[in-house]
Amino acid sequence: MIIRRLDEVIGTDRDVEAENGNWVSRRLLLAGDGMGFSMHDTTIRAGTETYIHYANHLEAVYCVAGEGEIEDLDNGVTTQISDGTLYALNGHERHYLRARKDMRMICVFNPPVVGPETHDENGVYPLMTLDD
Ligand code: 9YT
Repeated sequence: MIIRRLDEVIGTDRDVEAENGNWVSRRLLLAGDGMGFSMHDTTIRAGTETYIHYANHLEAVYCVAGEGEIEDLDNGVTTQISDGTLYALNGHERHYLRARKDMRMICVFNPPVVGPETHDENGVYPLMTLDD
């Protein structure tokens, strides 16, 4: 069994910040943990807008605090997000994520994130394996 606490992750290489400072992602479970998915405790900072396209991953996101919205660019739908909202990108949808207040999100990725991934210029996480 794996037991891990957020305060053990903060300040380590599992604590990853976007280059533009829009979000910080604490990676509680990674590919190397062998679960088949990764799980992150992510804060999207208030006042930010981030373009994202998880071309190589499926992601489910459960908001547990804060307020904002997701604009699904593939389907032309904008959805408000607050504590208790889940969205699951089961179609690799291109989207904008906007936070009005700091949004705390529990994010699950399949395939699992390996560790250092951040968005490239197209909003994509590269597909990495443990051998990379
Ligand atoms: C919700 C979202 O996609 N935020 C960007 C960061 C990412 N989820 C991560 O790596 O935790």
